[in-house]
Amino acid sequence: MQFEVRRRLCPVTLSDMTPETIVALSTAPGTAALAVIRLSGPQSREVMDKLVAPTDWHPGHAVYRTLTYRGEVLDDVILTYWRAPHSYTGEDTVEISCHGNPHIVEKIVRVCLELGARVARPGEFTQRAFLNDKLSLTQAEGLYDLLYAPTERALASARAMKEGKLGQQLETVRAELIDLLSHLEASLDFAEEGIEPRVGPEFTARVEKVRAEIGKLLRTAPLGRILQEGALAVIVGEPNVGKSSLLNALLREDRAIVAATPGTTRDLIDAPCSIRGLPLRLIDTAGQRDSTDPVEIEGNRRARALLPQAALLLHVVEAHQPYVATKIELPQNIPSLLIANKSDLGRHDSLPANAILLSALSGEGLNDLEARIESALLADLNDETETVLTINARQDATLQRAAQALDATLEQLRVGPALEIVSVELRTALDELAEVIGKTDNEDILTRLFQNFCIGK
Ligand SMILES: Nc1nc2c(ncn2[C@@H]2O[C@H](COP(=O)(O)OP(=O)(O)OP(=O)(O)O)[C@@H](O)[C@H]2O)c(=O)[nH]1
Ligand SMILES: [Mg+2]
Repeated sequence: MQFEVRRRLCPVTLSDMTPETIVALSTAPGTAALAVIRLSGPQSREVMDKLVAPTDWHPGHAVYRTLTYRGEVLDDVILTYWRAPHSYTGEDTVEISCHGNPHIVEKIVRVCLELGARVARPGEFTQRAFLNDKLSLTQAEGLYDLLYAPTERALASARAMKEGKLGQQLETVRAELIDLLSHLEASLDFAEEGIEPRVGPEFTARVEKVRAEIGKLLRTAPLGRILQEGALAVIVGEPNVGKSSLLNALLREDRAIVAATPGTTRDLIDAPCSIRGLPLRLIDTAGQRDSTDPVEIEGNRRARALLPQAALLLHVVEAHQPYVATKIELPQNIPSLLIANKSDLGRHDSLPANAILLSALSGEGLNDLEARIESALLADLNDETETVLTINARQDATLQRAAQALDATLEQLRVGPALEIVSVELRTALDELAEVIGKTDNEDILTRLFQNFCIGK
């Protein structure tokens, strides 16, 4: 089935079997020291041969050449050739490393088009790599995350996915399910011969083990979501308590205006930030108080409207002032940390025990606060906090369905068992696992993934 999909998705032209040769700039557009243009497909070398002096191509070796077309020098370049199937795409590939002037890039690409190549679609190089079995679906997803990972930790997770760790784990789980299913079907065959079909406690224990493995992966989904999308953390509190100072301290940057005048911040101040490798979108807000100033009223309204969307609330109060719990109303369903700022000015007795002491001014308590932010965001992960490999939303949804099918299997084994139903549920679980790995005919998933890549990847 997989081969079928791979074949169907393969872009074809003249004959059903010959893929077109594609070309695209693989580095970022704009002026730079260098630019890399990639050509992939059966005609790659032929196109190059028309632009350079006779060349003995050695796979994996770089050569320095002058590209010339119809008497015009295009650029002095470094060319690297890879022979199919030993290339990124699995096809004949040439990488042209030229000077990073957009006019030069445009000229080279245009000439390649004149010589028979066509412009690559977004992600088409990677799509071809997938079609040619150079990487699996989850590896392609990992590659995508690797390009866009906003922090070190996100990068480590993307790298694990790109190395195929999820695929390997799921292949093992799949092999176990296939084995269980064949046992079961053998028992069902006996039934046809009048022998009572039976599966023992060992069978159930093996299904439980598979279910536990999947459960473990599913618990990494919340961290996966944070690593890919970032978590929204909103700083709230009364005026002048040091919210903007906290933002600046967490960013280690003088981002927001800090002043002794209450009501300094009016607008929402939005800043991407990495805390212990977790990507966060930090938002500083206007101090909450009753006001007649329409600008401040609007600032207060915007801050409050944002609260329900937050993954974490950072509620700032002054450490040395009497604490009144009811001063700021926060949504109860969202995790929040109480931060007692200005601890350098003292600590009031009324402060609740769970308050995190901080001096945004001196930085004292900042490390502790960052650790508390991390554990608040990862609270759902339980024992999986050290996990590197995390699953994405698509994998999460599909694995959830696999888990449901396994739960139904276990339920049947407990009450029945109706072995035919067990067999159907196990098959469903297997199908869902196949979908995660990409051994599936779900073209939508594949098309959507590759479309998200940039051109040239
Ligand atoms: N002593 C001391 N002063 C601080 C600390 N953090 C902030 N401040 C001072 O408190 C005042 C208000 O700080 P901001 O960060 O502007 O407070 P804010 O909560 O953003 O205020 P608004 O934007 O007006 O709501 C400034 O004068 C800061 O220098 C701290 O940890 N210790
Ligand atoms: Mg402020």
